[in-house]
Formats: sequence, C-alpha cells, structure tokens
Amino acid sequence: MNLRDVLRIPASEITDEQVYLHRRRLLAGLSALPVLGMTGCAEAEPPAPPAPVVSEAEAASGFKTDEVQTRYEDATTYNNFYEFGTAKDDPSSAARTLRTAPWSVAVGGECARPGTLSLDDLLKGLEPEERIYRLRCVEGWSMVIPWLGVPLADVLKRFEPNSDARYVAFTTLADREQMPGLRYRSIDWPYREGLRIDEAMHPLTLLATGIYGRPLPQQNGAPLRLVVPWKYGFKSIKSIVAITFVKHRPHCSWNALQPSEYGFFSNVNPDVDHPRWSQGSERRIAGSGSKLFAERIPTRLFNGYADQVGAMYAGLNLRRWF
Ligand SMILES: Nc1nc2c(c(=O)[nH]1)N[C@H]1C(S)=C(S)[C@@H](COP(=O)(O)O)O[C@H]1N2
Ligand SMILES: [Mo]
Repeated sequence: MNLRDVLRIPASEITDEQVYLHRRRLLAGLSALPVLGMTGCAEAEPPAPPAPVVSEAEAASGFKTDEVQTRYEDATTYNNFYEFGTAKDDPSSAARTLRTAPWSVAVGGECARPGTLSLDDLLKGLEPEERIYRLRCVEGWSMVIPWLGVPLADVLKRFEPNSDARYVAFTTLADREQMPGLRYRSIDWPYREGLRIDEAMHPLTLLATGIYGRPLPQQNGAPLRLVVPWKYGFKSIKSIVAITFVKHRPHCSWNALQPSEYGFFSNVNPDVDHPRWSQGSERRIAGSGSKLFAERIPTRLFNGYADQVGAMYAGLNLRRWF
C-alpha cells in the first residue's frame, strides 16, 4: 500500500456546497442548545495534509549532523524514563532490572496483517542504519546522539495498514515488578504516545535498537524505542511493547496529563513557548560541557528539520496545533 492511498480522502466524504450549507444551518441550530455546544469536539481533529511531500533523497539531508556529539556517559546517565523514577540519574541505576530479552511487540489495529512478533521477527531482514540526530527535550535541554535503528516506515509497511490507519499509537511496557516508578501515579501508566500516519511513515522517524554503535542501554529505552527528532523528546517513547494503527488521535501520556502545556503534535518550535518557560533556546549537552551549565543555543523550528518535515504542516496554525 502506498502512503498516498492511506492519506487520500474517499470521494464519499466530499461535501458539496448544498450539503455544507445545510449542515451549517443544522449546526447553528444545535449550538444554540446549551448542552450540545461544539467546543472541544470541533477542535479534536486537526486537518491532515493532502499527500506525503518529501522524497527519500530530500529527507536524507537530515540523517546526519556534524555538530559536537553528546558524550556516551552523559546520554546514558542524564535520562527521562519515569517508569524508573523522575530524577535524571534514576533510570541509569534503576533500569538495570529491566529484562529486555525475550521481548515481543504486538502490532495491530487498522491493518491486514496484525500479529505479536519477537523483536527478531519484527526487524528481520532490516539492516540497522546510523542516524545522528538532535534530541530536544521540552524541558529546555538538548543532545546530539548517534542512533542505530531502522526507519519505522519499513516496519509498519509489513503489517499493511488500511485507509482507516490515520494515526499510529505506541505503548511502553508497564510492569510493576521491573519498574519501580509505576508506584507513583505521575503518569496514567502505561506510557503512551502517538503520531499521525504521515509522521510515522516519514523517513526521519526511526525505531532505534542502538546508540553509539552499541545496543541500547535499558535507561535509553531498550530494546526498542522511537526517535522522532523534530518533536519534543517525550514523543520518542521507550521500551515499546505495542504498536497500533488507529483511526482517531490516540491517547498520549503528556498531552493527557496537561493538555494546555503538551500538545499532540509537540513539534519543536522556538516561537511557541511552554506556558511556564521559554522555548526560544536550549542548553546543549555535548562534548565536555557540564550537564547543568551547558552552552545555551537558539532553538530552531522543527528542531532544525524544517526542510525535511515542514511540508507536512503546511497551512497548519502551529500556535493552535502545538
Ligand atoms: N516510556 C517512556 N518513554 C520516554 C520517557 C518516559 O518517561 N517513559 N521520557 C521521554 C522524554 S521526556 C525524553 S526527553 C526522552 C529522553 O530520552 P533519553 O533518556 O534516551 O535521552 O525519552 C522520552 N521517552
Ligand atoms: Mo523530555
């Protein structure tokens, strides 16, 4: 199946002007009723783009960066993985209890070939590629990390998503025995995230199995995590056990926790501040710079990947759909 087909709106959904006007009159009448106001519902589904817009070659310009890389010891000791505690140095010690093998992933929902596969079967025949990406956390720090992984699209295509697969939902393992952080209801466990189908199929979107040429350490989301470099780090969900094709925008943990602060899209954007802090700059944790007092650099639209991903959001009001 090709992505164009996935995204194309069926002819049956095209509304001619008469139908449109009739509906408008109907809705105008309804909204006068106190209980049936349209607030909320009308906001729930942002417009999707007409078709995919980036070629593999165009996207490839974002696969590597020459920027100074974060040291391995910093990328593996300064982590966010709330299943193992909320302090930055919690996961590197507490996640040692995470058993990453055997591991299986349940793939299902709107697709022709659902199934639960071992990690080996899920990735069979796919060669891990190196991608050197910027990672920008919504908290205002960033890293440059060499990942090993496969394009998410290459994995998703095997399950033959159908035309109702408009979004992809991801779920992290939630096992109280292995994950001490689950005692705290900081998040409505399991940790969940989601992407629009075109974002999931974008060549920059990676399913990572390694980091710095080695297998992923537990604290970085072993054995399988998402990496979406143009979005705030919390979209890059760790230790994935389920991938589901869905018709409607899925539950996303941070968005559900505080929708006014964490949007569904969560595209990195220096012009849309977090309600409690500026997103205009970031502390770049790279090279020998100290973790706490790393150099502050300007944040870039879509984390510097605007050339590769900007067209997916053409015409979208990024302030409203943050
Ligand atoms: N399951 C799960 N995935 C998660 C998180 C988490 O707490 N739980 N934290 C997110 C956040 S906020 C960030 S910034 C990145 C951090 O990835 P890193 O620790 O590998 O740098 O992971 C994201 N993925
Ligand atoms: Mo983050």
